[in-house]
Amino acid sequence: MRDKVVVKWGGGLITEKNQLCTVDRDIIRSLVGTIITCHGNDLDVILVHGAGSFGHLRAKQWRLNEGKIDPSNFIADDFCSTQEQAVKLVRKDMLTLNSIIMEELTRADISAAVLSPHKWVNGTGESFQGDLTFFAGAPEGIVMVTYGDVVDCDEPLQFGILSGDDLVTRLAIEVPNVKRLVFAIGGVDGILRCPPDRASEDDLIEIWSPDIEFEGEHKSDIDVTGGIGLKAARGAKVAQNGIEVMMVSGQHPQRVADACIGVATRGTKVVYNVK
Ligand code: IP8
Repeated sequence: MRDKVVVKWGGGLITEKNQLCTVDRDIIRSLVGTIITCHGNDLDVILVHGAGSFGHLRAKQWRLNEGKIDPSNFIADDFCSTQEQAVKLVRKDMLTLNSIIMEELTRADISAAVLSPHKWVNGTGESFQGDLTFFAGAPEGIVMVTYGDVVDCDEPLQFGILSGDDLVTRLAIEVPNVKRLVFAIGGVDGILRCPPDRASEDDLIEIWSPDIEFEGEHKSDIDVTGGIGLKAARGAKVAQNGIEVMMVSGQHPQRVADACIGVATRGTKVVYNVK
């Protein structure tokens, strides 16, 4: 069986985060090229993408990350009048975003299969329930794709938001032969010592472990999941299992490709313990 890499394309990278359901096709096309590089280097790819403006804005408005809550908290808008309708709409929007990615993979002659989490996952966070064996059993050269989604949860929650960061954690650890996990992120070169608007080139943390503090930016007014802090924490857990973890700027496809094939590049290597 060939070695595998698990790659997360951040939602803030592949969409315009503040503009509802707006995709950045040029970035997606350049990232598709990095998958071709992986295949050329005998690596299979498990691709997980984030939600960006196809998920977070409506999920935030309808508080889908909190599960079912008292309907009196909400005012109907032109698109939905209940949380249940918002669940359906966000799932539909995520299918739209995913279909654009699948289309770009197909354009590049890459065979891919998608497993939408709302069809196979119950629960949120890293202990979600779901069968990962389909990812393990994919034939050579077939990209298995999944993404952050609205998933069913047990009562009393009924539904919740599963982040792609939780999916990559479980996939990297539990699917056999995964050598690396790469987070391609938007706007930053990796984990910075201070928020991006104050950071200089020298503020990139090249090797990060959980004992190193940083002031990560998390746009909690937009995001319903955990931002760079969640990626860092999940990454450390994956690294603890002997898997290489890198965070790189997705705006530089060469860095994404290099990180995937194990060539040193600008970004943050996440380790469990530096000692
Ligand atoms: O962008 C969030 O996934 P993430 C999923 O990977 C939704 O954290 C629907 C907001």
